[in-house]
Amino acid sequence: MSKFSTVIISNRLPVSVARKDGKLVYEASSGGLATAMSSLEADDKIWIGWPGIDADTLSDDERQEIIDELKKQGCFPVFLTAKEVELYYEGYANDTLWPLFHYFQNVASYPLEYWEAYQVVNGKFADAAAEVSTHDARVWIQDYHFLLLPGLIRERSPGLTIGFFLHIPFPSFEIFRMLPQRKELLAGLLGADVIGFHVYDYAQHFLDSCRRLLGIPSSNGTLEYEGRMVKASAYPIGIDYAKFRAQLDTRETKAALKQLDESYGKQKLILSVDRLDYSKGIPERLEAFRLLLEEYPEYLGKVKLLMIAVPSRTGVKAYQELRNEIEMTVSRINGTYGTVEWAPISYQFQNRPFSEIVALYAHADIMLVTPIRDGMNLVAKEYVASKRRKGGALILSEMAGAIDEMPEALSINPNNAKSVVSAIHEALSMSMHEQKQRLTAMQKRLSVVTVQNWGKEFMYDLEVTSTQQGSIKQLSLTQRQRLVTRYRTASKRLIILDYDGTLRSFVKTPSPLAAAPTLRIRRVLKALTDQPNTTVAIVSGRTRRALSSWFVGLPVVLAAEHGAWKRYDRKWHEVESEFKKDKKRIRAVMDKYVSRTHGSEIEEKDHALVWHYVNVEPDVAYKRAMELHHELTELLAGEDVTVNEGRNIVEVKPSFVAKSNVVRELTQRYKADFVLCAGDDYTDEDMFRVLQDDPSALTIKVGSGDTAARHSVGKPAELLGLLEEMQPPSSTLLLPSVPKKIPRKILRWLRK
Ligand code: GDG
Repeated sequence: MSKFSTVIISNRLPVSVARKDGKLVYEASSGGLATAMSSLEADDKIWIGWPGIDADTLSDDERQEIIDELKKQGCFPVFLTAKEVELYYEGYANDTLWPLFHYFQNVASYPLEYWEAYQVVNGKFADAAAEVSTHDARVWIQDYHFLLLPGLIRERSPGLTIGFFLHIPFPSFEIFRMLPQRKELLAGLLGADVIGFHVYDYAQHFLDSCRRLLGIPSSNGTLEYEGRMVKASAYPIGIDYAKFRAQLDTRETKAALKQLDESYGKQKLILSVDRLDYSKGIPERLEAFRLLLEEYPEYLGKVKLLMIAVPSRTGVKAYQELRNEIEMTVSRINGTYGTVEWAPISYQFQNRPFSEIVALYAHADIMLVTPIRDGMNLVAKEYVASKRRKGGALILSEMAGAIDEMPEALSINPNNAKSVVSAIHEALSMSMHEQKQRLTAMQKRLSVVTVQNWGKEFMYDLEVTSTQQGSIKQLSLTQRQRLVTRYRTASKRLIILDYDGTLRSFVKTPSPLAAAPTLRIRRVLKALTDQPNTTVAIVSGRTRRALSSWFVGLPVVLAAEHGAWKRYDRKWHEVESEFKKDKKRIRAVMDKYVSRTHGSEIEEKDHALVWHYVNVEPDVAYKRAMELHHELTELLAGEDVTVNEGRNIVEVKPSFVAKSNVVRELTQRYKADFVLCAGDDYTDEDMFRVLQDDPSALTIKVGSGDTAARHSVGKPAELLGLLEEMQPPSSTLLLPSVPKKIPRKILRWLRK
């Protein structure tokens, strides 16, 4: 199979395969997505999806025929059996995710077999992506059918740049948490580099769920997952504006418009167009229309509602029930308010040709768009785009993503029938001038924020994020070589290193025993300190006790508790602070949180108190950490102490005790012509900032994410590799002359 550098994945392909009279037939469809994809500038693109035919009915030759035929049309099929489609598509996607993500939690069901099929099918798509992608391809996955897919593709091909777009709302955490597989789905999505949503709120809901279910914080819409940056942002989808404008000039649409003028005459037409779906608020719309007829009998015979409901997911029970309900309600209203010559509602349960839909948009006096929830809603945008000479008013639900970009619409709450009635009444009474003014303002926006630009913008961001991935700051080979040369030729060297997350990967428990230095760390430090004119300083938040036991036998400078204690030439010096007096009341507050929060613990240092929550359920930890931070900040307002939230901790310490001050002291004391400083978290950023203007200083962040450091490396092992490389070839990485095991006496001391 040939390989492609741009790969689009969606549930259905833009070409469907069916069997007619025993033969395979191919039918192309042209949705908004296809338009967006065709406008992407890429020499070699491929679109992966299900071709719409039951794989069990195909012979091997037929499969090959489909592969060959679709290849000519830029597509690659994933073959699914009818059973798989039933369980994965109608089941997990449309009977579990769709209702829940649209806040219909009472419709959602969670059978295990749905979930199993969803995993299998996502796996098949991941295999297909791996098969057709070049090693550095850009893959863009569409929608809720594939929440696991970014992660599965990342597992198979880590080098790919992966984008994901969700076309439906991402619900608030309180709803999302109801899913049995919520964590797996988030982890799956986080395989992507960029995750796109229609509106800002959905992106925030997603980030909130990551924080509360996985314990991953975000900053400016970006979070760090498995050493990569993941961006979650809003990319509101648009429409092919030019296509709607051009359609107005076609013979078919002009003819349809003429016919509409004739058949409706002076009668006002209220139009609604949607897939027959419970999220679209169709029963609520009918009730509002009924109320209009009841409250304004003067409209009887003068206003008509034309409702086009396109058949959708007819295999799902909730959709069958909805269809019956709608049909019964329509007959009831027509029976109650209609006459022999006039029926208030015309209802069509069928797909109408595009030319006719555009004519209907162009003719309709009012467009009634009343979803209970809708990711975006394109119909609202299409209506506005199809208006030229005639006026018209758009009534749009507050629950549709589109409302953010269409403030000139009459907005309604679909559950408030009275608000819909007054909006219809307002629309029917609105002057032509105002109608046109509102339409023109929206048209200006729609003609720019098109579906073509949506695709381009997303791909552009994906490109940018991928170049920033691992950071532009990632040390290149030449930079490494230059650094090594500078180190070796320097006359005086100072190496400042944070410990946890920098030299040693994080461990699950805060205990000093678990996080003790590995042999490799000790070897590296030994080799560094063996060099003449070289000072190594470990600057950490750990206690004096932990640091002295860990680095026993190594002539390193130690700064414990962020510099509250410093050891130069084997002698410890303590800062002077009043903090010890404050400890009691701070501890009392923290104690309360420990008793309420299973798994949390307090670490008491001489000049700091730390509440650790690494072993607490992320959601509980998130809430408690916020509460504790708040309570402590109030308690200590106006005092010279700071309350910090760090990686799984809330810490209180005197404000002047900071790593930045240690770095200032070290650089002044040693006056080195080579300074290297490495760290991984926010406390280390203070050190980087101090060194920012010092041309002799090289600052290195370990891990990804925004940083004030000049360079970055991926993980502690990479930093150790660099420190090893810096050693002149003559030096051997010998073990320091201390026992391999920590002596029993020290162990006892540590356990105290
Ligand atoms: C999902 C999200 C989001 C409808 N009837 C006919 C017909 N249509 C076309 C419309 C429109 C499309 O179907 C419906 O799009 P919506 O956006 O309104 O809704 P969903 O299908 O639910 O789409 C939604 C969208 O994805 C894109 O991200 O906006 O929130 O739920 O284009 O014109 N087209 C024709 N005949 C019909 O009878 N030809």
